[in-house]
Amino acid sequence: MNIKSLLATASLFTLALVQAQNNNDAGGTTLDPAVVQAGSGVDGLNSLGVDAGQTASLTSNNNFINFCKGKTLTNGFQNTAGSCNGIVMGQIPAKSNMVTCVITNPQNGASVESGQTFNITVQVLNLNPGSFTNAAATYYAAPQVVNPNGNVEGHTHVTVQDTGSNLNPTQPMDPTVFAFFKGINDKGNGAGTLSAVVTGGLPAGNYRVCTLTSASNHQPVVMPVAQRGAQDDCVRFTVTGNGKTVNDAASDGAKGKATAAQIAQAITLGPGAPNPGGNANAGQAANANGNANSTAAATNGNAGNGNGKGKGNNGKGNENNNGNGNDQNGEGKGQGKASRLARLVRLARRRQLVF
Ligand SMILES: [Cu+2]
Repeated sequence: MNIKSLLATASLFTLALVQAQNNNDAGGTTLDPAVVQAGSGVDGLNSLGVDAGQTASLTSNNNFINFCKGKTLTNGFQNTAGSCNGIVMGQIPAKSNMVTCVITNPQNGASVESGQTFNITVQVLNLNPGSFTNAAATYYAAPQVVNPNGNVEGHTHVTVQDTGSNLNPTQPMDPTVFAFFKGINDKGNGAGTLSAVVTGGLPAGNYRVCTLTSASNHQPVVMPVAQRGAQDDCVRFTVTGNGKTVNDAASDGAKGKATAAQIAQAITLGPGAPNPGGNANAGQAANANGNANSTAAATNGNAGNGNGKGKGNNGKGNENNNGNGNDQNGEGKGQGKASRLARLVRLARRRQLVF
């Protein structure tokens, strides 16, 4: 074997190793008997804790691996018509590491001037923020993961809704309608303080702002025990003045609509489709060293569709920084363990480009 073929073999071997690490699906398409959860084989009606009127649990002897057969698979998409997701829930933190958060701005009952930019600020505990996968292509597509410190890897979102004529509506608000929404994809100040800038503010009115704390793939965080404090917070506040301008990141704002269109386009393209829009990562797909393409990306005036998921990236942070108009939910920014440099660049960029 000459040097050339030796090198080729070695790189193939390395590739296989990297793929094995990334895929994390030992056992291929077969359920390993070692992971069968016998607890799913009982419906609970004869078990400790049974109560009158309880619902029988669905049961399975194979972890429901074929549960979604014949149904529309979620497949990483935000399917507006509903779907069935066959991905396991994943790692669940210890009781001592349960996620908790509080909104520190605006304060409950606060008054904010209409049309004025303000921050929504959240203090989180026991979440390792800054982990945010491509939400157009990998929504609910991978399990929740807990980091070496025992905290869920993920991010949060903030969503603002109009409560109507006062702060205490008696009918639930329409979840498809929001005055502002944003996925917060950065690490914040490194001490649990996360912020979203409401650029241009909100129209005058009464509002509720809530967090939606999530694992990396946007699924609500899953906690180890039922009896606990909530992992999310909401406060209600008033926006005063005469401002009537709808925020860009509202469900009927420009970014809100663009994001919904992108989500639909991703479904049309199908699972595993590369980004058709072209982006900073497209020409550097085989990112071998984990150094993000942030520098190139920072100059990319992407029109809003690029999500830069480079193929062949080694899972160490093919940083996706297309400076696009997608900050409304931040979908598709910074996946995996981006390099420190990439994070700094991203932070710097966001300081300038936040809306
Ligand atoms: Cu998310």
